Amino acid sequence: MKKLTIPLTLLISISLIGTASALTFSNSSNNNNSSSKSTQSTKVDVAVAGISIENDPNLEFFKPPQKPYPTGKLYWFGYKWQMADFNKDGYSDVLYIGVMNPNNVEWTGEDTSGLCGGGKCKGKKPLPSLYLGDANNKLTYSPELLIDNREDSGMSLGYRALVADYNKDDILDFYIADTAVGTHNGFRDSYFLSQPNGTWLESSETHLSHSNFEVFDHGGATGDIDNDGDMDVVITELKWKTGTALWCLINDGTGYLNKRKCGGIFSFALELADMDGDGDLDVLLGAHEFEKSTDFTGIVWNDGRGNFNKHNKTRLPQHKKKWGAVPEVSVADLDNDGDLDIVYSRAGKLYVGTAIQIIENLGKKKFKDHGIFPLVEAPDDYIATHEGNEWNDFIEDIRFRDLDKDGDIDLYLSSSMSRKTDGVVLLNHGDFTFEILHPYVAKIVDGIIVTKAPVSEEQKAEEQSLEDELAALEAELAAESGQ
Ligand SMILES: [Ca+2]
Ligand SMILES: [Ca+2]
Ligand SMILES: [Ca+2]
Ligand SMILES: [Ca+2]
Repeated sequence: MKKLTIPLTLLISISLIGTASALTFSNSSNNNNSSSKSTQSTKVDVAVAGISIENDPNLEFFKPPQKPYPTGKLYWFGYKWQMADFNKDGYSDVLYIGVMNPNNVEWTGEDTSGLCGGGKCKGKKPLPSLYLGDANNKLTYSPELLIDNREDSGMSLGYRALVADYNKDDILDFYIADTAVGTHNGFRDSYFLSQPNGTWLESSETHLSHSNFEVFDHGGATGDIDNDGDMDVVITELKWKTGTALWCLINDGTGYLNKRKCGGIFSFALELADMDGDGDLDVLLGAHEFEKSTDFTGIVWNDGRGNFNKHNKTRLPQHKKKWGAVPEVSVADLDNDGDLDIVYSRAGKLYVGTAIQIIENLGKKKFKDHGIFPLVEAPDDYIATHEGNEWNDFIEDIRFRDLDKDGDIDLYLSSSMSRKTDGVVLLNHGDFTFEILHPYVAKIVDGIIVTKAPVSEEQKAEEQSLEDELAALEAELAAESGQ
């Protein structure tokens, strides 16, 4: 079988998927959003997915800083975040994950397995970083709240933070899918559960059936895949030998997760959503369409018990010629007809340029491709020779909010490594056409989009570096004053 090389960029990117942030709509915990004005009825017949937590309309949304102090020191790259009200004070908080800073970096090969000379990456592994928010969306670094007592604590390459209330105490917890640097054998994941004293304790040893299970997981998502009222975890497996493309970690109702094989098809991007409206969560997958052996983009249907038989699938339209890399996928009802439409993040060969693809759900397992919406495009005659090229870009996370308050859901895109695309907004016209607002003309104030006058490249750079300096200074001051 052909050896798969996993591009570094793809590794960094796929975190957008399994995301989740703040409020649970779960049957058991009802509405735990303290800032909410919501009395909307919760759907009890449909299983809860992580995307309804991360896209909770009642959670105040703003653009989180790209690299708040001290994440720039803690993490080498990959500053992915999840926004949620973790401490339930009514204000949005932000959790960052990232990649360890090895002390033996030596670039060999062509992907993240060779970043430490082909051997093990050494050095201190950082913990996730939780920032508590206040009424002004000011974020305070709160390392005292996260506790990891493992001998080899922290993350190697934290790729996905899957936020949900796993132990059902009405406080959100998080599972971190860890892809690992310096190896393609994966690394054990991390699992932080809320405690009665207000902290989150890394609980792999007590709450995972296989606490040191190493999986080369690239995608991950949370959702109640077996419809029993608790949140489960699904992660991708990129090694053929294990005999499964997906691992399911099934919650026993107390937050204890039992690992089992659950089918699926080889993939990088993964999301859970009920795509056929029958009440169970199906898996949306995106792979690497440039590679013939890994080119499934589409849906594998849930059998109702949390199994995803690879033969029970629906393929979705591909764009393998120019946009064949698929780092992320998510869904939302974009035309207000009651079913979920699909948004894929796409990138070119060697990550030259990035785009999104939007697919309409027509019902009855039929879908219509509304095509590619380019965000960053290289000139036609540009030929890249390496992933580290000047046009390298991709969207890592796709989030949904009604940002212009016109009654339909808009798209908020993020990219932890790119200033060109971090914070791109697509305003929905309701008919599958969109107005694309780039980060330097779009600003979110009190959850509402404000369009700024375009500025010159120089002004942009100046403004950004000033913002960065201020943020670093503030954080340093806060740290010194013992906050
Ligand atoms: Ca909070
Ligand atoms: Ca909890
Ligand atoms: Ca469950
Ligand atoms: Ca379904």
